[in-house]
Amino acid sequence: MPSAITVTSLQHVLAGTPADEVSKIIQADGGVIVEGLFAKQVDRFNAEMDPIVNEWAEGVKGNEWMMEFAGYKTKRVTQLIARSKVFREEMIDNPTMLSYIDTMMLQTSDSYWMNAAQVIQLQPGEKTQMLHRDLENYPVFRGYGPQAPEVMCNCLVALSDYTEEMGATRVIPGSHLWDNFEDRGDQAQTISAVMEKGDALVYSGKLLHGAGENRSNRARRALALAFCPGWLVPEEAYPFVIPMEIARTLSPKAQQLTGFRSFHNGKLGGGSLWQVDYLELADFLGFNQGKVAL
Ligand SMILES: O=C(O)CCC(=O)C(=O)O
Ligand SMILES: [Fe+2]
Repeated sequence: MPSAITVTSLQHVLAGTPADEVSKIIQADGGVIVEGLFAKQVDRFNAEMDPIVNEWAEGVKGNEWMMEFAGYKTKRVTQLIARSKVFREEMIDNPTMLSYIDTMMLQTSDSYWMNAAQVIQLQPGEKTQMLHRDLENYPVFRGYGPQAPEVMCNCLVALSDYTEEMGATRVIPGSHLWDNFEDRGDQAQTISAVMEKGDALVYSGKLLHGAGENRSNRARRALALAFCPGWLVPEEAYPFVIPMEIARTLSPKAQQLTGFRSFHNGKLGGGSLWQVDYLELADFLGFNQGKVAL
């Protein structure tokens, strides 16, 4: 497929649309906007995050490439499990969201991990982020082009107004099918994923995208929830940073997503990983008492 726009807008569905319908759209376009996915949680989540985000420094520490990628006027708050009750109790294991993520992640992995969860706030004056595919976190897969397995996908929730002027995420629909993943397109090929607060852009790790320029005088806030197969190392080292007393209270699904349960690949015909003496990690940690094991 040539590196040209094949789709000129993103399709919208309502939260609760069956996963197979959502999956068909993601396969065709690379992503879809799910209206109202986190409408119930967004204000309460923001109330928890406001004092933290307000104090947070712009930009990240790291090498120059990372600083450029992350944005010099962008605030990125991580460790959301520890920082937000609403997040750990009502968002991380949202069944509707996970039914959509399942359609991508279960192709390559019987169980999967949350790769990263972060609040991304573009301050006024932030410039356009470089276009990228999230799959490039694992560069070897770039070489596979559109045949690459799904090794990352994302659910990006609008936590504020999300207009083009404020820097709504820009995407190139159809770019998940381009022949050559070294080709990262250009801004002229992008469209703006304008959303209402509480809507989410659910997209494949193969889709070209990047944060837009914030030309307004207001901050644009998003929550990015990324996922990867259990056999890849996630971005955030959850088992080291989630306090055990919080980990114990998470749902079995949330524990699975954050590395407190073993990874099994029985359905796809692989082995079990992330075990202790060949035993289930959650048993070793005493997490299965009183809970239904996954
Ligand atoms: O903030 C955005 O709109 C997108 C950010 C993004 O794609 C990333 O940091 O990987
Ligand atoms: Fe990204």
